[in-house]
Amino acid sequence: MSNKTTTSQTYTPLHRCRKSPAIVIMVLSFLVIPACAQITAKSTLLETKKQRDERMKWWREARFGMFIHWGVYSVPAGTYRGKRIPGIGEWIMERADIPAAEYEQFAKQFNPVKFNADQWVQIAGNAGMKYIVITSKHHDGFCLWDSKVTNYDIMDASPFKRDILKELSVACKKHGIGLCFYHSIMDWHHPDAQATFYPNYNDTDRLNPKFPRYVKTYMKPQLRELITNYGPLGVLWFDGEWIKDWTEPQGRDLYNYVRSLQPDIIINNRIGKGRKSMQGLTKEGYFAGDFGTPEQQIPATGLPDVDWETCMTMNNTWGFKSYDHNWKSTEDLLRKLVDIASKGGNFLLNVGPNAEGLIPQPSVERLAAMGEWMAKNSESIYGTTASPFEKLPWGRCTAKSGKLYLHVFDWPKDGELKVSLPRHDVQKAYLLARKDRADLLIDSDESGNLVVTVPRKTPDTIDTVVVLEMEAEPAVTPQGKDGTVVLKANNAVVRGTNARYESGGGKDNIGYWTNPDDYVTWRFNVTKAGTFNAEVTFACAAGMSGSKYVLTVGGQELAGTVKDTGGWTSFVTEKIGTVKFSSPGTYNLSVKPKTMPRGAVMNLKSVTLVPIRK
Ligand code: FHN
Repeated sequence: MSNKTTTSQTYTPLHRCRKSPAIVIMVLSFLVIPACAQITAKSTLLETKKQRDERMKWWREARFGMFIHWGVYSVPAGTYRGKRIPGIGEWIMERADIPAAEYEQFAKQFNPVKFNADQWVQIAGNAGMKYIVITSKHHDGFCLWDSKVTNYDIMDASPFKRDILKELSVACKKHGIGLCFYHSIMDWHHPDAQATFYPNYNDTDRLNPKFPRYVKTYMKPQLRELITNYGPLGVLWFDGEWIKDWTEPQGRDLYNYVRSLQPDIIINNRIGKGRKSMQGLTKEGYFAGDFGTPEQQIPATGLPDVDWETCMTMNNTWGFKSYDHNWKSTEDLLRKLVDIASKGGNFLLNVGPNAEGLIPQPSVERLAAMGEWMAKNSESIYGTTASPFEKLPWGRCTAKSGKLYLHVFDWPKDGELKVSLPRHDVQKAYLLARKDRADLLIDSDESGNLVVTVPRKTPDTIDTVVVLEMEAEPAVTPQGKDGTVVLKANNAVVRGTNARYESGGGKDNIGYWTNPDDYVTWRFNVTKAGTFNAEVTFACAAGMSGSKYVLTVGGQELAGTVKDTGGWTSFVTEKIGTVKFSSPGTYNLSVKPKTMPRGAVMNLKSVTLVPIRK
């Protein structure tokens, strides 16, 4: 089979994690890129954090996608010359040392007449999946689209002669599912790539001096076809980057090339050399790619501000193997989806269709069952962020502004669900799957933790979602130009029953503080780390003083005692101590009474953090 030739040239921005100041990186990359490149690069490189957040938004909110490993390897389906070949099915050419010319015979048998793109897309959509990543070309080099760059594709090398990616792009558009392509950098069929490494196609110590030609005249032109003839695409999902011929600078160059063709495309971290093996997250430093790709595993903890996506098989193989029936249960798969979402990641769950073009029935059944759960509970997955809790004994938690979704795997037999949250923070609790969203009783136990009274019978043994509607979060107060943070009463959020903001008649404070369980919270931003004096402005009428309170911020506690100021509007400012912020960020500050010897705590006007100048 021959490979036809074309040419193109561009460059690559660097990327680390969401917080990193993009502009700086761009300047760096400019330094290393020849003059002519800058013009082209400029259009793609200059991306502010806001622009990046906009580009990543749909993907971050989607949380759940379908991976499709399909190709010629579904013909042997794990067996070669009557022998079962161990390992993942899509590697049979390498595992069984099959010469390329012989492997091409499988392409001649690849005729999936039962392939129905609409059906596949609906199976994904009904499962609650928002995007599909299909193998446009896997390591064996066979192309599932009508490529003008090679004859080793579905149109010229197989009797099927239908453009599979075209039919999928039409179906995805029709059903509103994001179409994404997997593309292998390693190629066991191309003579300028790893074909010449036969029988050890995956020889990671070997180089092919012609590889740069493969990149320039084959891989890039094919990527241009995929991006321009089937797009817009959601994600380009590269793989096979571990070969010795591939380098980080090439990854950066390809990143820019792809984004110059479709600027808002998202690209995984396997375009460069940043991936930390199967753990999949990106190494320290700057590497090309927009998100980490853990494979067959889930990070142990949440990874704030890191974009990542776990890809996983439903049995033990990505590509179809006729005798691999080791299917994960629906419960296992759903709880994995929830576990991943609770850690701020996406779940890319794989199917390996057979050579007829059918997704294996066990996969179809499990996806349909996941869809039933998602039909009632997807609000607790889509658009959520990572759990605010380190660990939960009974399950997981996902979050949205003003809501927490408690995913209960182990239902409390005593009908009491305990959450280490102050009762005051919660407005309302209900079962997500119950249409009427009837209120659940919420109270607090002796240690002030929230207790939600739930039905004794487990509504959903796989995962019952209890929604907590939280009291409103305080707005974030910005740090002043002079570094001072002024937390005013009208910006505070009061948790409790009696205390509330009052204004007029000399009042502009939290007043009516007659319940010592009530407390006040603020949120604020610190852009410059440092040490601050904490000053409290309050008033207290004679004979009402003496209450002790605690100011808590950034894990630090300062104690204060309310003295008599001569009246409820005679405000005084008192420094009660200093607090240190070692890094910029958003902080919560609360003022909680410890004692209230008389009828009220104080009238609290403000808390001011004044930077101590060195
Ligand atoms: O070698 C491939 C494998 O066949 C499969 O495509 C997985 C999916 O992420 N990736 C590689 C192994 O890391």
